Amino acid sequence: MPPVTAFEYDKPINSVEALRRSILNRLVYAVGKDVRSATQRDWLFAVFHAVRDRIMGCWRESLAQAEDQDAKRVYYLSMEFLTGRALTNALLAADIYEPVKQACALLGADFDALIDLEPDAGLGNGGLGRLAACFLDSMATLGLPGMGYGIRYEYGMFAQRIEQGQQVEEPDYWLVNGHPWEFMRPEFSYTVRFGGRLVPQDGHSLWLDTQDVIATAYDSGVPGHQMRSVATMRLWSARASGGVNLDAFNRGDYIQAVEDKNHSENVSRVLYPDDRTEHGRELRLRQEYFFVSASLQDILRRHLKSHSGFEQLADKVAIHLNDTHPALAVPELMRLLLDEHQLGWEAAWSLCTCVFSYTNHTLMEEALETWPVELLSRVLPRHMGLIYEINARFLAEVHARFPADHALLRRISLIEERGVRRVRMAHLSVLASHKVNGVSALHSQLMVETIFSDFVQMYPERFCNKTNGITPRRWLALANAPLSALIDSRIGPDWRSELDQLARLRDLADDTEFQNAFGLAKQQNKRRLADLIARCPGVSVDPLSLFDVQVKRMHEYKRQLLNVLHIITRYHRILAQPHADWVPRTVIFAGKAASAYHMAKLIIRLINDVARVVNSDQRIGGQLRVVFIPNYRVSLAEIIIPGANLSEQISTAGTEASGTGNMKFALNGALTIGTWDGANIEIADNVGRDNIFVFGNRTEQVAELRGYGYQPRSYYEGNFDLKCAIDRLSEGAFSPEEPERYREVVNTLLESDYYQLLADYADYVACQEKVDDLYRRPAAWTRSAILNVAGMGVFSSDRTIGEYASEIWGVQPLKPAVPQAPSLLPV
Ligand code: 26Q
Repeated sequence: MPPVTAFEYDKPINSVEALRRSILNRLVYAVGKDVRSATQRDWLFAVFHAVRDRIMGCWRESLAQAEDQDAKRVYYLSMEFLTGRALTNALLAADIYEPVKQACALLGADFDALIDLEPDAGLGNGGLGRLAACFLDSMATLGLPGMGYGIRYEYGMFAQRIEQGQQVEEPDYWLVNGHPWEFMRPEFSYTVRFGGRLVPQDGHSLWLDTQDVIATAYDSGVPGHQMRSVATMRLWSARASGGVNLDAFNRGDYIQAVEDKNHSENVSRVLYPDDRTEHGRELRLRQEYFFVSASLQDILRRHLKSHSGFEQLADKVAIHLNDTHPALAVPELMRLLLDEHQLGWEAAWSLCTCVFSYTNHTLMEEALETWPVELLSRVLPRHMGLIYEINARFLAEVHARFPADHALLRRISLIEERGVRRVRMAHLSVLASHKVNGVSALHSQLMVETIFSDFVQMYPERFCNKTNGITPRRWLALANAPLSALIDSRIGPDWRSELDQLARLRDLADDTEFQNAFGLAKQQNKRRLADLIARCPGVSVDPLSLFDVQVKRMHEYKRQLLNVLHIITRYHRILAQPHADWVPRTVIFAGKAASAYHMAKLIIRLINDVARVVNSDQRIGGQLRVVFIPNYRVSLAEIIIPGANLSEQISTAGTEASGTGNMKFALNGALTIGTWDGANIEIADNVGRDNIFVFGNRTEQVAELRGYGYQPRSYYEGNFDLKCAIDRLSEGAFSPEEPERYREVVNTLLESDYYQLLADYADYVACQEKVDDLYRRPAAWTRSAILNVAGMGVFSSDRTIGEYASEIWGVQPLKPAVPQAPSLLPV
């Protein structure tokens, strides 16, 4: 027998018959069942395995190519990857959706039911985590070598139930039934050390008596469009190291040993909900260090496999920090290079500033991550020491450049000295990175004008913008079959990987036939959404009404409450003139509140209370309905977003870094009502100012009002409708059983109103009237919706990732492999 070659294995075939056999084989050989005993979940797993078989070849080849070409790789470090479901996405990427569906039918398996059984991988909170998932999809589609590194949380984003109008959180144990998409790679396990003490030894530090946790890799493949390549997402899971519990075990304390084991394994137990103002939780710090340390050890191991030292590290490795959550990568790389590989400080630091880059996702002062020095010193003493050293050298440099400016040193320092001393993770990230980017044009501009203005003095060339994007595969091809088919019929299928092609739809905006077909597709999606809503007990909605949708995390700055004020006003107006010519509306909300975020939870309750009162009031004759859909997540977004007519993007100007939901809605033919904030501005530029409803104060006006002493009460006193809405809230009109329930909401609005809802209220309500006017003219509305879709080309995450690759990371697409002759055996 000749020796086996690398890619000699049988290549799967994608005919319906071959798929049918594969699924059946997988049912028997991987799941261990047969057609007589298979449950719906067994079928799901059998299909999963059959599909996974079809991406494996491409995946292994992508990895081998990167190695063979000694390509520069990019490592995207993110605490969150909100990937949602893997199966349908892979079916589409491998172009086997229809054949697999048919194969299932031949086997007597209910395809639609089984794909709906897959739990979402909810390993993220919202925008930031979903962005990371879209980026992996685009890296695979562009054939860029690299991978995503994160944490394999055992519990993802909590599930939300609504009980008597209030949010109740339930653990999301998404791995209960196993996860057939992942591969455990125990050979890639690393020790991550915590605590301990430092012992100086000839100019170096020994870090001793640490508590150790083992990080074990779990890999999932992320298939790119048409399987151009498959990207790797490597998530770390914590395992207790033998050492700690053996000690206790040997002392005879078996139970203590098992408890210690639990303690170490807690590190990858649960995703922290995004409560941006809550900082300083020790377990969160341990999580951040855990995944960063394992990832860096893995990156250096891979580098040393094919290089003899670190001279070429910066030419072969780019490491990206998704926000400051992985910023401990900076002192960790320093530690590895200094303590484990004996490099000198200058060489090590210079490598850091060449390999790292950092994306900022927020300007809100209170949301910027800081860690108490006391905590860091206790959990990571070596790293705290390195941060001090980095800071000392940096401040010396600042002082040399600006000797007269003492206030500058205090402002720019990595250590915040007011009150409890804290490490400013954003400063550390900027200092160590050769590029720092914001996520929309406005955000990037404000970023250099505000939080990083001092750093701009020092390093002006570091700062840049990379406007966010979304993957058109999941957010149009997968989520919106009717519109995708229509677009295919007019401009062909290439938009999936060249989203700019959508611009060709502009010529069809005035074409009546196209408008009608476009309207029909929207109607189909609205019916699907109405069916979903009908499954919530007690709610039915009219699919012909205007679907007005705000779905996103619950946060005061996103101003769901402003939407509620508009609803109350509309309700009052309908009551005053029930027979006027109202445009029937269904206002749809969904979103989770962090479990400790009291005000966000109260707003969820208010939405549900308002919904109950409005929906049960016969006098308004169904002209207005309010719905809160529980447990918002990726798989629900895929149904909700295509069904929207109107997209609510109403954050206070200057607060939403970019938004990406705004892009998903516009791509699916919803019109936006929005403030001049984040990527809304660029959406307006690309779809045309006439095709978006913009209202409210701009960033400068918001700042000006804040500066002059904003008086929310004056708006309340000066606007009859607003006063009415707030008064009704205040009297308990929506909570008659507990009239004081919303006292806090009312007081916040009238006394401080930090996000200036009252200042924007009048313009918002007036803008909503313009929305009604356009909706009364269906052809004009649809024309505008088509122009929205046509203008969304630039918001593909392929564009975004292309810019990161060439302007920040310096990585190039892999050269395609020499095609192998496939063997013709079904697997
Ligand atoms: C921090 C400390 C402790 C616990 C949790 C956190 C935490 C977790 C998640 C803080 C923030 C987040 C998430 C932030 C986020 O999603 N930001 C959004 O990022 C999107 C992608 O760039 C932007 O479009 C949004 O504008 C931005 O709000």
